[in-house]
Amino acid sequence: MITQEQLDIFNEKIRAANSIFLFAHKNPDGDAMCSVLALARLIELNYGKDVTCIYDGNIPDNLDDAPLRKRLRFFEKIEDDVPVDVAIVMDADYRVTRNIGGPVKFMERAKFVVEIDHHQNDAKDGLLCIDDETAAATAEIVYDMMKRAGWEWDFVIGRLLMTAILTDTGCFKYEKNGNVLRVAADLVDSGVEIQRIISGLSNKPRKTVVTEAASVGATEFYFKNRLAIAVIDSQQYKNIDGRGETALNLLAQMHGVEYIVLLKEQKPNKIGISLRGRGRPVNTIAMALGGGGHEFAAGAVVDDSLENVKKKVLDLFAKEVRK
Ligand SMILES: [Mn+2]
Repeated sequence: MITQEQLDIFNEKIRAANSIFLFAHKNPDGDAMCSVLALARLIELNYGKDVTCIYDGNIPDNLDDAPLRKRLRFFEKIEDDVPVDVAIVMDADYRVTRNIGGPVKFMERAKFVVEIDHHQNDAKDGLLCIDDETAAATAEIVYDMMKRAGWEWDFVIGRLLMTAILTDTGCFKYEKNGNVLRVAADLVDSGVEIQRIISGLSNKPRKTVVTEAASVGATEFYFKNRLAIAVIDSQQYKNIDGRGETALNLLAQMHGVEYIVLLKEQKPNKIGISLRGRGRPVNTIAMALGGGGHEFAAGAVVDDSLENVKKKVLDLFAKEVRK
């Protein structure tokens, strides 16, 4: 929960700033992108300030329908020497500077850095850290800030916050406590339609769905089907939106499967690993691979061959399933 003292500092810094930059982790997902856009609009509505929203990497196609999507600018389109009074980095997860990518240079130049996140992070980068590990999405923290400060908000902000929450909770499957449902209830009462947002989020290119379904078809099962490992190689990787949510969701419907691993060969010797647990924690395995995340949804990126990474993952799970 955000404190009054944190809000006072935020208020004072935003009031005094002429140049405000917002960004999240590289390859932003729904929570990262929509939390940035929602807070940007809140600052504009309530402080009358212009805000620059930037990103690095790719934005998934299924976020095309999100309001204000076009406001996000690729970081290389911004001149290097623009002054930055306040940089707000959101949803950046563990190893903040590595996760941000290009926009990190604006963070390094900023006179003041605000971090807003719901991930566990022991190495804080912000001078003001509004972190809440009990929040299911960064958007939940933005909502708390908005309510506590009594900021004016509108339907567009409501839709952005709901899109972020639906993304990070997997449509309310991964709540951490009841608060995210109370937030959602308030947004619904304000006219936000969950079904409309979900159908927008489900709207993926054919090649993405076909590629992910094929990887599910070739999934290998271990430990009496308790562990499923699906692979997307570097040839297929360009067809997906970076996350592989469709494959992960399909595997999570299989009887007997407790642990799901999706290995994504982003390029040779760079493997993105998505882990999901069905009532089983996977964050310790992610951490053992140098990554992090949440109890039942975590991940890592490992610089090694697909074959070696698969072996590492299997070794770690061999210990885990014996517990
Ligand atoms: Mn998030």
